[in-house]
Amino acid sequence: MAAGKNVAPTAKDTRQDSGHGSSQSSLAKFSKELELQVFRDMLLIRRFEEKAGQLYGMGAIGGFCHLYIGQEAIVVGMQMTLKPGDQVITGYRDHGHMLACGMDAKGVMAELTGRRTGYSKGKGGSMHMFSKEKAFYGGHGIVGAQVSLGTGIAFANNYRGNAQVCLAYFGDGAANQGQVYESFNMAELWKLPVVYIVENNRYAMGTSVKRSSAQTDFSKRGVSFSIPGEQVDGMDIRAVKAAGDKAVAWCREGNGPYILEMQTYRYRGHSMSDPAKYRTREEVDKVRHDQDPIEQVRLRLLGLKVSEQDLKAIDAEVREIVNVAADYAQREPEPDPSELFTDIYR
Ligand SMILES: Cc1ncc(C[n+]2csc(CCOP(=O)(O)OP(=O)(O)O)c2C)c(N)n1
Ligand SMILES: [Mg+2]
Repeated sequence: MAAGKNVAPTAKDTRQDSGHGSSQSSLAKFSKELELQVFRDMLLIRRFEEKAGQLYGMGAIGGFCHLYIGQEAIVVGMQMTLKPGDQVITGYRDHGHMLACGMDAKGVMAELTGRRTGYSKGKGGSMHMFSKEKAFYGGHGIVGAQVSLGTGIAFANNYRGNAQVCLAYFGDGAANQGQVYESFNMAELWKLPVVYIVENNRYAMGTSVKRSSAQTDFSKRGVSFSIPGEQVDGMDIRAVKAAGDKAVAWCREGNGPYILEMQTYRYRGHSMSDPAKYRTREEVDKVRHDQDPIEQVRLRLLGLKVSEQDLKAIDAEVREIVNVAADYAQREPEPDPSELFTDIYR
C-alpha cells in the first residue's frame, strides 16, 4: 500500500491525476461497514497477487502469470452490483476476478502451482480457471475472445428469460479487436444483458493507449451501435459501484448492453516476464501515491475513526488466508500423468 500520504484524494483530484482525461463518475455512498468490507476484499486480492509474484519468482508457478495489482477496485466494486447467478468472464489478468466472485484462494493458488486440487485440476494454470458454482466463466488467453463468449452467455440469459446479467471484462488493447465490434452489434440488435467493462490500464503489453488507439475514450466505442457508455474512475470503488449499479440495472431491465470504461493502472509489468521499460518509475509511483484504490479506502476509514490497529488486524487476517493458500498450493500433489488425456475433446 502507498505510504507517507496523509490526505485522501477526492474523486476530483483523482480524475485530474489519472492521465486519462476527464470522467464523469458519481460516487455511491458507503457505510463504515461497507468500507471495511471492501478494504478487506481488495486487500485479499493485493496480498494474493503479491504472494503469487513471490511464488513465481521462486519457480513454484510455471507458464504465464499476469498480476492485477492496482486494479482491485474494479472487480470488487462491480461484484457488489450483481445478484447470485449473474456471470463474469474475463481475460488472462484474472485472479482478482476469481477472488471477487468468491472462489477459494486455496483452489486458485493450487491451480497456479499446477496441483491436483486446483480449480482446473492443475492443468489450466493462471489463465484457465473456471467455477460454474460461482458463475465465473474464465480465464481466457486469447485477447478479446471473452467478449464474444460473454455476449454468448448474455444471449443464453435472454433466451432463457432468467433476468441474469453477464459482466464481460477486457482491456484497452483488446478493445481494438475485431470480434469486439461484431459482438457489440449483435448485443445491441438483440438487446442482450451484458455489461462490457473496458479495464483501461493505459497499456497493452508495452504499448500505451495513446500509441495504439485512434479513439482513446473507450466509453464511446459503442456509439455506432447505439450502446450507451460511461468513463469511470476505476481507482475509486464508490465510482465503480455507482456506475456499475446503473449499467447492471440498464441490462437487467432489458435495454440491451452497456459499456463502462474503467480508468485504472497496473503497477506491475504486463506479465511476470516484463520489466516494463516503456514507462518511468515516477509514473508508477505517482499513481501509487495519489490514487491507490486501497489506500483511498484506508484513509477514509481512519477518518471514520477506525484505528490503525484494527486495519492492521484485517491485513494480518488476509495475509494469513494467503499464506495458508500458498502452503497448501505447494504441498498438494501434482496431477497424475494419466490426467493428460482427460477433460479434452477427442
Ligand atoms: C488474439 C491475440 N493477439 C495477441 C495476443 C498477445 N497479447 C497478450 S496480452 C496482449 C495485450 C492486451 O492488452 P490489454 O487488452 O490492454 O489488457 P491488459 O494486459 O492491459 O490487462 C497481447 C497483445 C493474444 N494473447 N491474443
Ligand atoms: Mg491494458
